[in-house]
Amino acid sequence: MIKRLTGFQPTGNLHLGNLLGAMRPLVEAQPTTNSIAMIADLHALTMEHDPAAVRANTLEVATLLLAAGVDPGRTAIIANSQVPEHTELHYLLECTTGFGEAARMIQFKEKSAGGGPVRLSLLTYPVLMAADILVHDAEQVPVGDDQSQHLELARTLALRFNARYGDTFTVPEGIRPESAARIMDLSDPTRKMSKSAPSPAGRIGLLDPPETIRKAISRAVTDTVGVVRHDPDNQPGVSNLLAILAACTDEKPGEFTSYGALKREVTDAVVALLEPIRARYAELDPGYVREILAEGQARVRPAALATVRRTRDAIGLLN
Ligand code: AQP
Repeated sequence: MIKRLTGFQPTGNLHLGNLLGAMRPLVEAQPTTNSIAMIADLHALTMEHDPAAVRANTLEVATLLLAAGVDPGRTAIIANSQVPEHTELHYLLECTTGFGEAARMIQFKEKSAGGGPVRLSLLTYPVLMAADILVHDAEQVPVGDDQSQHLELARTLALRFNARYGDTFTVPEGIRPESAARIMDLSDPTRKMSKSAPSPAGRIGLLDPPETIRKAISRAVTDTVGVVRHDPDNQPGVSNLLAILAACTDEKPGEFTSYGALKREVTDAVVALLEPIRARYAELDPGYVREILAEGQARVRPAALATVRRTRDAIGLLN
């Protein structure tokens, strides 16, 4: 079975886009892939952070993955900080990465702009991401547009290492699962729904109660055309609502005579999708979730250690 690694940042505020664009495709691919769901808690340390929040968010993502249907018997759920082979491979890969290669990453340029203090780990984070992928011999990595440059770096590092030191790494491929929907911000439908958007008004949180969801959708930006049709260029708000409806119900939306009617149906569909997830989330005990992370770690470590030993050997270290 194809090895696939799907990553999540533990930055809190997980939203409908994360569910429909990443979690649900992961759940759907479970029977046909050998998947790892990785929470990138090490990446959360690259910016100013609150230690308690990082820990809580890591548990929240793991709990949401379980509540959304990830089966820990099939998919290993791990935090990258709990598998030390990630950090060892990170260092070894850093020794094969040029400073300029890291410094020209768009995300580094964006996040380091503004003159505030910049952590060295922000510069080297794409190399850690390469290690996250390569240490597990992942063949497929679902990536959004903003991560495609980092995936390209992972491929470059793997190819270069293999050419220079001998065949060591599986070269990963970036994919966009067929079932992955791209969900846009409700208040600015030209931007994707995002955890870090300054206003929460544009997103639907996975744990939002029905009343909050209803309010968010009733305030969603539409237009003055007055006709419900899928036309992302001219009617991005209405098109986004139709896309959300189609993704939630797995059906082509019917006809609507008004924006109000569309919004009511979208609300019902989103509530029907999220309510069972919210209920399962409330039932999951944090102690159990920690056990699942420990199990995931134990399951992936032997193969990760084998990759690190192969790399150590190839690059000239004693094993
Ligand atoms: N709006 C979206 N529609 C569809 N898929 C989305 N994803 C994120 N936003 C949407 C997918 O969710 C997965 C996990 O994302 P992440 O935790 O790595 O965060 P991200 O990609 O940086 O996206 P966010 O959630 O919007 O966070 P910020 O605001 O920090 O950029 C990924 O597979 C992503 O494609």
